[in-house]
Amino acid sequence: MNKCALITGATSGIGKATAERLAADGFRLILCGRRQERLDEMEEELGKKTSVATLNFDVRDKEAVFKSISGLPEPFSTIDILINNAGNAHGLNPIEDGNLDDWDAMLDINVKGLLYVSKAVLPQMVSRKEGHIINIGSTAGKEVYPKGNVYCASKYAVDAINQGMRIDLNQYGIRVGAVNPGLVETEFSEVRFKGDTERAKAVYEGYQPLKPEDVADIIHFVVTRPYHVNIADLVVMSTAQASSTIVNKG
Ligand code: NDP
Ligand code: 8X3
Repeated sequence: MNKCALITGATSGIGKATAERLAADGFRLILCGRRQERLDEMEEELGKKTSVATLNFDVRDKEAVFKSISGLPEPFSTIDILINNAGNAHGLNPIEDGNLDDWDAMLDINVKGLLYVSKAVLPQMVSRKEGHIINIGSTAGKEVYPKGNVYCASKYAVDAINQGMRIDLNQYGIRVGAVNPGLVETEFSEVRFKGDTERAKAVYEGYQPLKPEDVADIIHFVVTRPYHVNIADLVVMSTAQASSTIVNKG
């Protein structure tokens, strides 16, 4: 049977493009997100190519995470690949002006949500002594930028968790690695700027940012390596980007 991948944050951006890329290659998919309409659309579309299940939960809701994942029906109950992708930035403020709800959201979703989903999936990987976890970090988890403070902290945490998982799960033969993109044009900035589409669009103007499909191709490459090959930590940026703060806008 083809491998089964669970993707969090599959309703948009990198997660959606990854679902499409993996579906084209016959991977069975468990797509997760909160927007039911989008999950339904994707199930219908990608269901023409492969087997698809959808799960609607907020990664912050521990109970919902565990209940949803443990309730998966038979063809989806063995998860070969977990792609921890759900996440966002909320706000872009100097630390002294930071919004407490934004801080909670970023740490609860990007860090604790990733941990809850991993904890729900891990027992079966541990007992099979096989599995692959891909954590979506960021260049923001490698280099702090002005006003990035707490978002960067959340992605530094993902970097640490990625390393910690790889160390602790090594004894079970489970592969763990991170993909850390730079600027990718998705709904990310719309969420960061709370629906201010003009401000969001401006982030990607004057240069060619990464497309979600570029990152999806890389994730597809990562999951299709022979099992003894683990891409442990990969950074990918648009050619126009040199660092978190240096982007060549011509
Ligand atoms: P999008 O906003 O396009 O997608 C975010 C996804 O996360 C959506 O599917 C959303 O689904 C899901 N999500 C958000 N909050 C929750 C939640 N509380 N519970 C469950 N699902 C949630 O952004 P991207 O595709 O850009 O982001 C995906 C990942 O990539 C994030 O971890 C982000 O930090 C990272 N990243 C993004 C970069 C970029 O420049 N765009 C660069 C580097 C990393 P729904 O709303 O339906 O729940
Ligand atoms: C997303 C990339 O530079 O906007 O993680 O933080 S950045």
